[in-house]
Amino acid sequence: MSAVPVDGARLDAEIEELARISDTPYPSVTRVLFTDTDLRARAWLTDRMRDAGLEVRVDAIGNVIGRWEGTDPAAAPVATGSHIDAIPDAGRFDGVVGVLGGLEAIRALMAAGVRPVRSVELIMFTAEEPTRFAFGCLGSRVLAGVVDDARLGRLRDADGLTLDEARAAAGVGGDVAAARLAPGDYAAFVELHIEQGPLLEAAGVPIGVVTAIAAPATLRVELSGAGGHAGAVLMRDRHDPLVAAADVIRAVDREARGSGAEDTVGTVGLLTLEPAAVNSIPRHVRLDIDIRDTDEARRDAVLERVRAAARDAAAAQGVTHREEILNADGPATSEPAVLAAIEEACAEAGLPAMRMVSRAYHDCVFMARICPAAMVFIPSRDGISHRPDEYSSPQEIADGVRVLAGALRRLAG
Ligand code: HGY
Ligand code: MN
Ligand code: MN
Repeated sequence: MSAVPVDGARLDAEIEELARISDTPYPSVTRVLFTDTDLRARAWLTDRMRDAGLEVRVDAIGNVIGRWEGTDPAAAPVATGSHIDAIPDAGRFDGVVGVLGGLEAIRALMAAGVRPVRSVELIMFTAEEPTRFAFGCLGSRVLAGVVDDARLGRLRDADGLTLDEARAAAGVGGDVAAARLAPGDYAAFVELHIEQGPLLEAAGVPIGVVTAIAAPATLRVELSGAGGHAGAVLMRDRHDPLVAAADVIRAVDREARGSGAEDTVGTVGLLTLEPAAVNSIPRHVRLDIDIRDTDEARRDAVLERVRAAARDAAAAQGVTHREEILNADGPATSEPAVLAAIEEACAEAGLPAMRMVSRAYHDCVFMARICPAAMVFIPSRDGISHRPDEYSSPQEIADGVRVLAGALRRLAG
């Protein structure tokens, strides 16, 4: 088999077009779950899928799924896909390369006259990013059946809206529990994604073959104190939750650096403060803390030390402390047969490849819970992502699509 030709110009134009459906000006992309912008992007994508001849359906959590019927419709399909939602002020390639690149891989196979035995499904997963409900990979978690109704019922956005209210407002109906897939519903899953790190570019290698995905966890810590007048309350009488939070932030950095392995990372990316007035002592502080590691036990050990540090910091300041583990997921391991299909596709396309671990999480973490799965990475310029200057070249993207098409062709028979 030879690699199928890919229409890189059309794909590049589509990526640039989708990038402008955003709540922040190009090249910044902001596209948060079920906002008007997200709905416009979803509608635009659905049109692209239908233009390609895919049968499109939307499940109860809002996953958008395009199906290319195979010669054996009863056989479990092969799936590919990723996400098009974007955290605030991010880039135009994160997730999008896997959705539009997946669409292009299917169009390229169609144009080459390939007739897959297994149907091929392209999935745009709902809310891979945690922005709206502080819970990432919402769509793929539901498909994998790893989140229960009680946890979904507890989700609230910044305005206090529930997931069901947000779904209803977005016109997404149905029973979420019924969206859950059974193991075997898919024969395989392959996700194309930008690396979001510097390794491929540094190695001068165009393709990454992802063997594992690091284990993500999010800890929420809420600290509360009496607050009061910034001028009138003497220092000896203060109980300031923001001072306690400063100790927590230092602890996250210290414990992640001190884990004994460079694979441990810790970040406080979200801090909210009330009443947030220059002349008022903070009353409530909320920190969402992201801790990850390729080794789950080491991640959990760091998580426990951060939790203890937060309790100590609260006690030292005389403020109250509440915590919640928003998610603590295991790592994902790729399936050898899927890795082999990817590597054969690389050889066929004449593209050098290197095996690597993903430090970012992806919907593939949860798809790997219910079917054989793996990922294909392409380089990120300077390793930059989650920034407007995130960039992968049309050539790098087309190379990734060629490999994805070759892998899908093998997996779909
Ligand atoms: O945070 C992540 O790893 C992904 O980009 N949502
Ligand atoms: Mn992301
Ligand atoms: Mn992503």
